[in-house]
Amino acid sequence: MENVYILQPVLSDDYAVLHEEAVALIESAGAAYAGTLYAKIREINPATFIGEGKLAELNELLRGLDVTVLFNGELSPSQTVNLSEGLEGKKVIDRTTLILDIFALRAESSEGKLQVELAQLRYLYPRLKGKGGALSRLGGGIGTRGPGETQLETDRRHIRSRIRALEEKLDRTEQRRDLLTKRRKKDGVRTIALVGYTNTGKSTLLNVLTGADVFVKDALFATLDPTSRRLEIDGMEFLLVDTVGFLQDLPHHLIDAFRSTLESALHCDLALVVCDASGASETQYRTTMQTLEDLGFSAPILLVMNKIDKLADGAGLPRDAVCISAKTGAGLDTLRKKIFEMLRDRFVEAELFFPYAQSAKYGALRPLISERAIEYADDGMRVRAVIPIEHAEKFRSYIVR
Ligand SMILES: Nc1nc2c(ncn2[C@@H]2O[C@H](COP(=O)(O)OP(=O)(O)OP(=O)(O)O)[C@@H](O)[C@H]2O)c(=O)[nH]1
Ligand SMILES: [Mg+2]
Repeated sequence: MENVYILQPVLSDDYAVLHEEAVALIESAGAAYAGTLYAKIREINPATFIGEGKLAELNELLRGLDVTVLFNGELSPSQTVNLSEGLEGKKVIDRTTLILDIFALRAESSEGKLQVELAQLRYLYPRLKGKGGALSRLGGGIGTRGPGETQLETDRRHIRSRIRALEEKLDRTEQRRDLLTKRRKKDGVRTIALVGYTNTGKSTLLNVLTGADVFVKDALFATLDPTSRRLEIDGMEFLLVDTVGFLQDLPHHLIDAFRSTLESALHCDLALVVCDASGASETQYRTTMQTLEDLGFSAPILLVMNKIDKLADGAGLPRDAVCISAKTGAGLDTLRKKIFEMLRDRFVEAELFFPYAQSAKYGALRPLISERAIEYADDGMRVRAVIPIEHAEKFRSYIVR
């Protein structure tokens, strides 16, 4: 297992949270945390980010050790190379590279893999300029994941054309998905998206609500590919969509790479913003809302505070939130009720009557509604159903009540 030593710049008050996350990121990447050196930054050294004295101190500390150095921030290409040179050639990676590594590890769908590769190449591309021998040190993050080194040694033109090919391929996938989203809209299925900070329990919640078996792990970015499952509440059918988790300082081009997959989830009728009530839920909430805003999101949201089983009491939790434990099941009934209430004004409940002569007509309209009860009378079918508001017009002549 690879050992990773953290070089933590101290620039603002939130460095402790960022540091804690870096340790979790290292473990999520399957590597081992080997220690930390904090570097107070008064002025950023353009060549190496940290000061010369700090770099010398770090070099002394790590002399003879087989470690990779994680700079817990973003480095320019030349800073990466200069730091590596100041550390006797040790591999130096930054936070983005590490996150991309985890993404590469987790991507399962072919689209997810294409998106990760695209993000990796886009990150590397400007970093390859005229770097010659230093190039291999920039390539890849932990282990040999990511675009392999041989691939990186091919020239920039090759990478440029690979980027273009990936973009085109993803465009095509996106068009196909748009079509699916449209069809779903037409079918009147309401979509509910699970969004929020990584590791807050979104996938666990999807599993308990729908009986699915989605991968859950105490790790950052356990989910990469959006997964959707049927969710039934009170006879009404919804589609519940799980999404990639967010993280503060998640680099923008990373979000860009996942924009298309996220967008399909964000075209939802309701978003459940899941926070970990036992963690830094304010940061989680702020980051999530900021990211959603960046993505141009506008659907209604419902705040869900998860993991309340880890709290002694509910003091201090936001009053407008639904408090639950996906683990013990506490609060799930309230959550279902609340979801239903928020989406209810988008439906009408009605009693319909279709004479038997019109049963073919009913057969055609039936997929648009949620049937509650059906009764076969002498003269025709009496149906009690919930109809999405946008389809109500089509049923007008059949509505009895
Ligand atoms: N104690 C407790 N643990 C929970 C609860 N819900 C989820 N967990 C744990 O939290 C960890 C993360 O859960 P996931 O469901 O993978 O979280 P996620 O939000 O999907 O995470 P990403 O996919 O990484 O964004 C797992 O170890 C879960 O078992 C809960 O209500 N209580
Ligand atoms: Mg997940």
